[in-house]
Amino acid sequence: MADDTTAADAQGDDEEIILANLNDEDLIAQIHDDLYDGLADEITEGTNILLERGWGADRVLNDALVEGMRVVGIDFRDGILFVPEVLLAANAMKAGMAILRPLLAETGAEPIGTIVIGTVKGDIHDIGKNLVAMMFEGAGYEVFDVGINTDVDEFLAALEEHKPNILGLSALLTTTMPYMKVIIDTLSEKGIRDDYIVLVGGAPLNEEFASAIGADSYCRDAAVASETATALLSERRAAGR
Ligand code: B1M
Repeated sequence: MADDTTAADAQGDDEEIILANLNDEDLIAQIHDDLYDGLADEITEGTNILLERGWGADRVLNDALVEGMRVVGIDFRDGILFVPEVLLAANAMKAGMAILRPLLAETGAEPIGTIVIGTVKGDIHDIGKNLVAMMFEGAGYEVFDVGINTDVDEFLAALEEHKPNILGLSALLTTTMPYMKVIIDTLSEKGIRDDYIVLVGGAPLNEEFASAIGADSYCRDAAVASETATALLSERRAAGR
C-alpha cells in the first residue's frame, strides 16, 4: 500500500470500504491506493463513480489514474515495487482506461504525445516492452505497440501510419541489440531520423550503446522511459519543433 492515509483508512482494515460513500478527495486517494495494489475491479468502480459525479474524463484520467501510476512508477524505479506488482497496477490502470478512452476520444482531449514501440527483429522478449507501453499509457500517451520480432519495414509502416513523436525500441539479447542501429540508420537514410525522439531500452543496453547507435536516449526502466520522453518532448516543443 502507498503511505497516504485517507479517511477511508480510518474505517479500519477489516471494514469494507464503500467507494461510493467517500467524498471526492478521499475517493481519489483510495483510487491511488487501489491502483498501487493492482485492484482492477475497484479502479473500474472508482472511475465510474467519478464520471457519475460529473467529473470530466480528462480530469479522472489525470487526477486519479495518471497520478496513481506516477507513484507506482517512482516506487518501481526505486526498487520498492517489482515487476509482478507493476504489471498488476498497469492492468488495473488499463481497466480504468478502457472506460475513459472512448470518452476522451469524444471530448477530443489531446494525449501528451504518441509513441510507437516494439521489440526488434529476432527478439521475442516482451515483458519489459509491455511494461514500458503501460507506463506510457499511464503517463497520458497514446501508445501503438507493434509487438515482438519487428523488422525495420514494420517499424517504418507504423511510423507512417501513426505519426508518433516517439519511437521506442526494445532488445533483450546481445545478438539483437545491433538491429536497433539498422532501424536508426534506415531512418537517417530516409531523411526522417529527426522527426522522432528515438528511445531505446532493454537489459543488455547502456548509455554508451544508445549514444553510439544514434538514439536520443537510453532508458534504464519503464519509469525512466516515460519521464525521459516527456522531458525531451517538452524541450522539442519549447524549441518549436
Ligand atoms: Co530470455 N534471455 N531468452 N527469455 N530471458 C534473457 C534476456 C537472458 C539474459 C537470460 C540469461 O541467459 N541470463 C539471455 C540473453 C543473453 C544475452 O543475450 N547475452 C536470454 C536468452 C539467451 C534467451 C534465449 C536465446 C534462450 C534460448 O532459447 N536458448 C531465447 C531467445 C528468444 C528470442 O528472443 N529470439 C529466450 C527466451 C525467453 C523466454 C521466451 C523464455 C522468456 C521471454 C518471455 C517474454 O518476454 N514474453 C525469457 C525471459 C523471461 C528472460 C529473462 C529471464 C527475463 C526478461 C524479462 O522479462 N525481464 C532474461 C534474464 C534477465 O533479464 N534477467 C532473459 C523483466 C523485464 C521487466 O525487464 O525486459 O529488462 P526488461 O525491461 C525493463 C528495462 O530493460 C527497460 O524497461 C523495462 C521495464 O523496467 N526496457 C525498456 C526494456 N525495453 C525497453 C524499451 C524502451 C525503454 C525501456 O523503449 C523506450
